[in-house]
Amino acid sequence: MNNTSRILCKALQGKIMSAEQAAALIPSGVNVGMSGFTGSGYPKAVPAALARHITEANKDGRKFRISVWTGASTAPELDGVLAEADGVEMRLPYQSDPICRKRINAGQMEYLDIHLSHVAQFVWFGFLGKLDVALVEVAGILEDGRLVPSSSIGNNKTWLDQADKVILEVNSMQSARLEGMHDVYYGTNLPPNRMPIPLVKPQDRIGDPYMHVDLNKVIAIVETNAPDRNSPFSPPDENSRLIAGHILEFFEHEVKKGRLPKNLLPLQSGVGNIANAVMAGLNNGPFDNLTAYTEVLQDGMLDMIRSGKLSMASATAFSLSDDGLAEFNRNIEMYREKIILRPQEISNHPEVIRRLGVIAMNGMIEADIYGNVNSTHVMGSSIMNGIGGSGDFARNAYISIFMTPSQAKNGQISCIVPMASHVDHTEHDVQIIVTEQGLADLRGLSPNQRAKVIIENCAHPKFKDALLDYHKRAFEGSFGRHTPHLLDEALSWHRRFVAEGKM
Ligand code: 0RQ
Repeated sequence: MNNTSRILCKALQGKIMSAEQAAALIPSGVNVGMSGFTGSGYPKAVPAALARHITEANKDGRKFRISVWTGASTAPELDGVLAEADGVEMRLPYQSDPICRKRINAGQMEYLDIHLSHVAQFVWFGFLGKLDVALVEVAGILEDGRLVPSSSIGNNKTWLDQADKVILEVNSMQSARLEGMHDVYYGTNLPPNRMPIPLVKPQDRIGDPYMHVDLNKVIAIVETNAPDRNSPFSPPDENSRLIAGHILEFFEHEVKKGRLPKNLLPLQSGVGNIANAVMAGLNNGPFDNLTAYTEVLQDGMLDMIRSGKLSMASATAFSLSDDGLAEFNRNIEMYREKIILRPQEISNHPEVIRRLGVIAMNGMIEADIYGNVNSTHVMGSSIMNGIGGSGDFARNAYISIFMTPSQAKNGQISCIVPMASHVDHTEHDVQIIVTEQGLADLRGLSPNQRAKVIIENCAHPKFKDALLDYHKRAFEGSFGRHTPHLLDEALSWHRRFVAEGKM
C-alpha cells in the first residue's frame, strides 16, 4: 500500500460514494457495529452525516434511532453527534462522551456496560441480537480486498464477520506504514469446540496483519482524511507522581521478595493522566526490558519504547495526544517493530491475561474500606464512562492494582468510603489500592485487617477519623463481624455529600 492510493481493490472502486450517500443506506432501528477504541480508528464522516439525516427525519415526528456498538470510547464526531441528534437507542460497551453521559444519566438513552472482552463473543453467541451494519475505518484496501486496519482494531473483525452489510471509511490521514503492525486472530471457535489461544508471550504473532471481509457485503466506501481525537495529557501533577512513586516502590519490594522478576511481568495500564504518570515513573525507574500486554497505548508507553525501557507493547488501540502521534509518525519504522495491535477479544482475553501474569493498573472512582472498587458510578447511580477493560484485567491479573487520588471534587469528597456506592470489582479481585497517601497491600488479609490498612495507608487525613470511627462502631454494632457494616449509616455517608452541596 502507498500513500497515493488506498483503495487498490478494483471490484470495490465502484462502491465509492459520499458520506451522505452512505449514511442514507442505514435505516432506522438497526444495530450498527462501528470501529473506534479510546478515540482512535473510529469512522470520521458517516456518523455525522447519519446524525444530520436523523435530525431531518425526526423533524416529521418520526423516531429514527439506531443502536451503536463499538470497541470502546470514540469521539464527538461519532458519539457526540449521534447523541445530540437523539439518534441512539442503545449504546454499548464503553463510552466517555459528555453528551452521551448526560443523556444516559437523564434516562434518555439506553446504555449496556459490558466487559470489553465479552462484546465479540456475545455477538457470536447471538446474545445481543443481529448485527445489521458494520461501519469500520480502515487505513487501506489491498488489491484482493484484504483490509489494512487503522489505529485501533477493537471489535472490527467481529463487525465485519457478523454484519449483513459493510460500510468502509478509508482514512488517508492514518499512516500507510500501519500496514503489518496488526495481528488479527481468526482461530476462535465457539464452545464446545474452543481451543487454547496460542499466545504465550506478549510479542507472539498468532494471526494475520489484515482483516477479511466478504466483498459482496460491502455496500459503500467513503474516503476521509481526518485525524483521530488525539486528546492531550496534562503533565503529571503532584498526586499522580506520588501514586506512581508508591507503585514503583511496591514493585521494587516485590522483586526483592522474589515475587516478581527483575523486568516485572507484562504491564496493563488504564487510560488517563494517572496511568500516563505511572508510565513516566517507570521510564525513570530501575526496571529494564519491560513488556506491556494492555488495551490502550498512550504517550507514556511511546516514551518508554523510545528510551528502551519497554521492549515491546501489545494493545488493541492507540490513544495518543497530537504530540504523541507526531512522535509516532516520525519514528514509525522503529515503533512498528515493537508494537502489535490485536482484536480486543485477544488483548483483553482472560485466558491470555492469566497465562502471561499481567500486572493490571487501573483508575477508580472510589474504594470501600474492605477493598470493593467502584470504577463507573458517581453516587452509585450516575455513570461516568463504563467498566471498559478494567474487569477483564483485574479479575485475571497476577496483581491487580487500583489507583485514585484520596479525595475528589476539590478535596470535598473522600474516595475511600465505608461502603462502595456501586461495585465493579469485588474485594476478591483487588489486591492493591493506591492513593497519593500510600499503598494498601490487601493480599492475604481478612476484611477487618483490610479495613485498617486501607484507612491507615490510603485515606486522606481529613477523613481518617470518621472512617476509623465507622469501622469501630460497625464492628461493635453490626449484624455480623466478618464484614461489619451499619447499613443505614454506610449509605448516609454518600447522602451527606449531596446534603452538604458537595456533589
Ligand atoms: O469528574 O471531571 O466532572 O470533575 O470522576 O476523575 O480524577 O479525572 O480520573 O480521568 O483517571 O478517571 C475511574 C473515571 C477515573 C476512569 C475513572 C470524578 C472526577 C472527574 C474523573 P469531573 P479523574 P480519571 C482501560 C481501563 C473505568 C474503565 C477502566 C475510568 C471524573 O479510570 O473510566 O478502568 N475507569 N478502563 O471529579 C465523585 C468520587 C470521584 C468522582 C472521581 N469519589 N466521587 N466523583 N470523580 N472520583 C481503558 C479502557 O477500558 C478503554
